[in-house]
Amino acid sequence: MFEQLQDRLSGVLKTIRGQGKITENNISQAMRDVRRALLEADVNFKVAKAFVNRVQDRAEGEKVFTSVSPGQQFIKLIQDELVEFLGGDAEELKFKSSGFTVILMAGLQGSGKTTTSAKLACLLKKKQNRKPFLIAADLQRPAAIDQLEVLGRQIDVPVHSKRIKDAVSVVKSGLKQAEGLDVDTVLIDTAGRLHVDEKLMAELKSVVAIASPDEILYVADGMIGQDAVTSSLAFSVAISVSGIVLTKMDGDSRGGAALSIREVTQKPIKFLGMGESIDAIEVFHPNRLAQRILGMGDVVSL
Ligand SMILES: Nc1nc2c(ncn2[C@@H]2O[C@H](COP(=O)(O)OP(=O)(O)OP(=O)(O)O)[C@@H](O)[C@H]2O)c(=O)[nH]1
Ligand SMILES: [Mg+2]
Repeated sequence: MFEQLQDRLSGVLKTIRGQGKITENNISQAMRDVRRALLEADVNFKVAKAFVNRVQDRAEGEKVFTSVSPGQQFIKLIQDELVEFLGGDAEELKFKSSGFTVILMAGLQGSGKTTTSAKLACLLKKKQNRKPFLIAADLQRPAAIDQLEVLGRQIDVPVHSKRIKDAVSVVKSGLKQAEGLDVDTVLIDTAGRLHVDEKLMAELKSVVAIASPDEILYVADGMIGQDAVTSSLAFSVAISVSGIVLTKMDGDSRGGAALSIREVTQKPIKFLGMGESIDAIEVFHPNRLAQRILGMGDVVSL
């Protein structure tokens, strides 16, 4: 993912770097190229415009690029804005200091919620020594419970399930069971749904009301395009999402739509799904991704 974007942007940066003087003219030429690169990578057009405007405003604010290498100074500015655009500082999950923390996954069908629930449980267990517990609250798809149970066995994490139709009741009994167990993190897997499905969105709101999660993660398929941007906003408004997980980032899509989700929802991207295996999940670091996208090994130093 991002190869094309990387390719284009590093081309723009190369041109900038070669310039001895940064003038209004070459700023606007460079920003035209950046905008085109973003759009070609499927970044939402409003998001691309906002990004370019911000860089341009800052560049004009600095008026003259006075350092020994003005090109580098301009590149640094683009990089800083890209980090901001991707979310600034990395945002970690927030855990309760006492009692158990509840993390709920929501999103469209097939976005990767069940896989992410298990990946996250595994990551928290291995890397943070937490004691996770899974609740199988997808009662729409018959195989969903089995899928989570198989994953739970694989990572040795208990799974609460009930083969009934009422998700709210499953979540209630799951939370009750968790209280009696030695667990500190409850992860709730919910059914996939469309943001326009009123009945299922109402169910999701009821589940959220019962569980009052500390984190609501919107799990978005990084491979799908602009539709993902629209639905992420709808979910974010409906259930006050606290973070985004972009899955299938190992795929070969252009990636721009996925990146637009953060700007559109103003919610932090917290994790990236990088494959089908249980450990293919990464904590999201805006600065690392910005460097990758700009084709830089290290932070640009002035
Ligand atoms: N390559 C890749 N595949 C993924 C990733 N995350 C999930 N998948 C695959 O995507 C498919 C759907 O994943 P699920 O976790 O079942 O998605 P879901 O959101 O729970 O789906 P529903 O419950 O049907 O809404 C599965 O085949 C997963 O293996 C990822 O990061 N990379
Ligand atoms: Mg699922």
